Amino acid sequence: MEFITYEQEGFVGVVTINRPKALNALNSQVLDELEATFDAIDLDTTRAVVLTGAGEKSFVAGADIGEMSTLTKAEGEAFGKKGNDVFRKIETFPIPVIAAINGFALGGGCEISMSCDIRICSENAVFGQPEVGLGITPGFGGTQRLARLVGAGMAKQMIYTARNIKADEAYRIGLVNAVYPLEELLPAAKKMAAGIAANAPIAVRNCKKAINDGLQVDMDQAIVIEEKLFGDCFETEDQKAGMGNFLEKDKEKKLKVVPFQNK
Ligand code: DAK
Repeated sequence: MEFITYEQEGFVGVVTINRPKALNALNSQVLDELEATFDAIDLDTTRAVVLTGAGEKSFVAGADIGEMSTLTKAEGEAFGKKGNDVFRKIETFPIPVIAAINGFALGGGCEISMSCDIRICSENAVFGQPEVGLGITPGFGGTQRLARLVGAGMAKQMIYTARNIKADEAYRIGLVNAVYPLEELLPAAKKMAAGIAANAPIAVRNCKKAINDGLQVDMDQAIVIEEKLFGDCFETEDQKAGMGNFLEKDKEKKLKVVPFQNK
């Protein structure tokens, strides 16, 4: 891998987009390597992933404008599909993915963060969908995910004006859950990931699936999805241990961290 690094810390995987000379912009190679990295994550030993960018200036400054500038219609569609496939892989990845946004998150950078489950950022983070200034529409899901996250009115304002917003505004509109000084961002993301990893892994996976799948359908169907995933938990050892700990008044009231149990 030239542009992606992967580190495993306990049950937490850290994926870093490492192309600082281009502010971690997403070219075809970065997208291919990202896909291969997520495909290689061992889901038996990993319970949460942190996605971040290398350096102190940029998370991802967008899709690679140099590479895109010469694309034909067919090549543009192929590039768009490549990006969308990777972003959907992250969005539907069985375990939670936390975006630790350490600077610019523009265009495809904002979009990849929105395909993650949770976004936290550094004080120097800048978000925006500048595409209409480049003569294109957001093409990696920006028109869809931004509206779902911050509401149609705010999404339309950001996309139509192509105006960037800073970390405090991103926090105010609900695009990120928290803002940290830069040096505290990655430790905070890892701590959150480790906290998730200490919970019952099948239950966490089922929560992600229930939320994601339920948001695509009406409430009557969504509740059925939830019921099914709730029921599944009663086939797990974690459910027995988790409830047993409570009933036995185990002071820790925590699950012992055991390897992932396949159902
Ligand atoms: N692509 C390629 N290179 C980039 C880049 C990008 N998006 N952003 C920055 N770089 C490169 C710069 O060219 C520069 O390279 P050198 O000149 O040193 O070789 C280096 O990174 C440092 O950048 P700057 O010198 O510009 O640094 P500054 O601090 O002055 O400015 C900046 C930082 C982030 C404000 C500025 O670099 C900037 O405005 N960058 C472009 C941001 C942007 O517009 N991003 C959105 C790209 S559009 C599609 C699907 C998706 C998409 C498109 C199509 N389909 C479905 C087909 C997505 C589109 C986008 O993301």
